[in-house]
Amino acid sequence: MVERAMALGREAESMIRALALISAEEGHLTRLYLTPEHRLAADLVRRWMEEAGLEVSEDALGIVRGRLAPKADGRNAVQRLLIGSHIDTVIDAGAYDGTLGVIAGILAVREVVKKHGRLPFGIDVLAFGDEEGSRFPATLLCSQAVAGRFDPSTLEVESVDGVRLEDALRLYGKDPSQIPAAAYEAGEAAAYVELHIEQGPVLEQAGQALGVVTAIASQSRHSVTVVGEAGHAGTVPMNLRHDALAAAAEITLAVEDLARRNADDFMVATIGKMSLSPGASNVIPARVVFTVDLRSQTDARRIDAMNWLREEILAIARRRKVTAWIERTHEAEARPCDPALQAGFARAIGGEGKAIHLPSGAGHDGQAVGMLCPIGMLFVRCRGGISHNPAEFAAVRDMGQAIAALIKFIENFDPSALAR
Ligand code: HGY
Ligand code: MN
Ligand code: MN
Repeated sequence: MVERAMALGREAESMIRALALISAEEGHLTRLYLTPEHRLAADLVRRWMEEAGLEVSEDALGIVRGRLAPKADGRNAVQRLLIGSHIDTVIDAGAYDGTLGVIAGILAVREVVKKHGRLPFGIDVLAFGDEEGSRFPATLLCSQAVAGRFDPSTLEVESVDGVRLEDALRLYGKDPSQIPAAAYEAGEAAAYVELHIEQGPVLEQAGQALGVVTAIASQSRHSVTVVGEAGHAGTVPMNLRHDALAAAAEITLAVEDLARRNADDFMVATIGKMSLSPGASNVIPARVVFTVDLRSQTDARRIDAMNWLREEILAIARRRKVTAWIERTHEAEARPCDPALQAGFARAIGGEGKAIHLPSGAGHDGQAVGMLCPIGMLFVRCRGGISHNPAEFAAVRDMGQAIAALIKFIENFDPSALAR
């Protein structure tokens, strides 16, 4: 089996490299939702799914879905196991985040069918186009739609390049009125599972290639706007300034300190994007807009933290005589992974006693699909825990072991064993 696993790892690596060539930028990997690069990647994934014997379709959100029908007398014929991940990336991304989960799903299903033919339940492999939220301020759009939770008002949001989501969908050749058809019927999806690089250091430090995810962290994304007053850098005394950037800097440190105070709940906070205007070296900044990404293991702590921050931002603005406001652009509840699915992955890795169980600080599509059905996740060690960075890397051996574990998980999956 080791040799077979290595071969699957090598095959996955070559497919990941092929996808990594599809980017909007020379020399960097950036592939955003509903862009020409997304189209090319979706077409390549479609081809792989067809070569693996899956029946491929694409819905109104651009999700590529490879379907394996159940065997005719399948006792769970109506139920499907969903296996998925995303093919969009962050800006200047690594090659494994998301893509490994889609490729592993395709290869694992192909191998299971080769060995057993059709199964008593169906399988859908899903390639979601928007998990990162790198182009539109909202995120998990595809996986929300699959769960029947797409919010039509999201069609109005504008992308970083100034395009409304509805227009971007039409430009991509989709009909937004068909979005509801992307959802599964209640009871049709038995479970959703995702294989993903850990994007953290735990497995590497434990010397383990694979780990079982216990839950996905609670997260929110906000946009903060601070409005001060432009002024001459040389003539306005410091005590008379309304410096938007200095206020934003004080808020930034308050965000960092907030997360540090809540380390017991694994709280983390990041200001990843900031723009200021007018943007001249001799002009006091008048306006700053920046993002706040805040996560914690429990919803209650995250919500309390954001309530505190909202008040702190207003207090800082008052003290500095600037105006400031905060708008939420994304929120996802903490999502526990189903205990039976965790046990299934633990057995597939090599036994309950052996497998490491760990939480995910990173968000995943399972956070949304978990509103439809039970979810499970299998983590793969990545070098140095580095992710959202071109240095992201997973070893062929680890990827092969992960795909072998996913095959074992599918072989032993029994929809009727899941609590309804
Ligand atoms: O931000 C995240 O956690 C995920 O990579 N979208
Ligand atoms: Mn991801
Ligand atoms: Mn990511």
